[in-house]
Amino acid sequence: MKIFIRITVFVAFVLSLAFTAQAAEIKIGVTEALTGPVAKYGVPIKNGFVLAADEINAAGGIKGNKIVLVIEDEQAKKEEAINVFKKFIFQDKVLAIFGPTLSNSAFASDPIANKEKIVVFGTSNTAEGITDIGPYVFRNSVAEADILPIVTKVATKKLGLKKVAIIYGNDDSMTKSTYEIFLRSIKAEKLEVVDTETFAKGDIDFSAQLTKIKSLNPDAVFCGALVEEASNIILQARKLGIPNKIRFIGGNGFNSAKLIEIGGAAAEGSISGSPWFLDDPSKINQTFVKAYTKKYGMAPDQFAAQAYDALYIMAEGIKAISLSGNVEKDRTTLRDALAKVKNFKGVGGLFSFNESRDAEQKGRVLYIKNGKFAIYAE
Ligand code: 1QQ
Repeated sequence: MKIFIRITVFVAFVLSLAFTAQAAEIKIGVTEALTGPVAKYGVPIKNGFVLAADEINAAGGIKGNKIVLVIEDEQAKKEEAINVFKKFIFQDKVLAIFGPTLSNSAFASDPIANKEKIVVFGTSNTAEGITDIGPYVFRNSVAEADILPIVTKVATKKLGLKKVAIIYGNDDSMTKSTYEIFLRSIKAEKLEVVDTETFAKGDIDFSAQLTKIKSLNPDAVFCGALVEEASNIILQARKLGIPNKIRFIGGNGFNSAKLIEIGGAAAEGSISGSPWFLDDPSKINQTFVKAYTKKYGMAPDQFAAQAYDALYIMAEGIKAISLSGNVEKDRTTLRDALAKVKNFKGVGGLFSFNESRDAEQKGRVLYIKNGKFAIYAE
């Protein structure tokens, strides 16, 4: 009898070993701006990934395999993004990469991933041309080119715009892209541009540009800026006497909770576009908002939401392949599977990749109302 028990225990032990040996770790690289001004976007993005990974792992992982996020700070610097990508690809041997935060860095780092045939998935890159880098480049952030024409059209109609001013950062890929697409959209709406002003990243005094804009009395100001500069521009505009009824209309840079936190009353009424907003009543969104708020002690923003959805979208792709253990091979099969993800139900609504691996998702025009993003028009 004793021997029988011993044998049974031994067999169970060997079986459990065999079972654990089968479960693999799925390493995914996450590189975002976790320090410096752009961390206002990068930290919520990282938080969204970590929450999704914890949930997926707590529910048993992907076919029993746990997700391991390898997280690195790219500091919103091109050279850092390049270094981290090389580390992920050659040293950590990750299956796929998320990041970097800015389109500006993605234009430098994504060609490396594309050349080495590894999926790079941006959750916050909205500039024109990102997925043109190559077939391994994906994003679930809605491109400025898709949302800004709608934002411009709605704002023009609702506010009766006729003449507008533009201010944008001329040293960043996304803010320049925002400018170009706004200009196209403004022309399509047959509006007159009375003034175009520029600034550089890190500028803190916008009084020269804003004084000029004020003197020309536009109906609204279109703004291509990251949130640090955008908040200061709006604050200074109000101090200089540009009233809240002259709305600021922005690109993806505006979709951060920090615009409200820093801009306060000055930012009220500002308009932007996104598929997601905090009060979206869908059950999946409210469950996410609750879980995120519990974990981090603050509400998520669009950047957290898109990262959260992105990991689940990635998991759909991984679920569809059989991991061979040969990471180079698995990277290419993952690319093909990911490109087929359609009709994913996320916190930002129904999502599909289109044929150029860009986001196909319904955008909404939002505005800041009583310190919260609210629907301006569906
Ligand atoms: C880009 C953006 C920024 C607002 C990212 C945080 O959309 O660089 O593409």
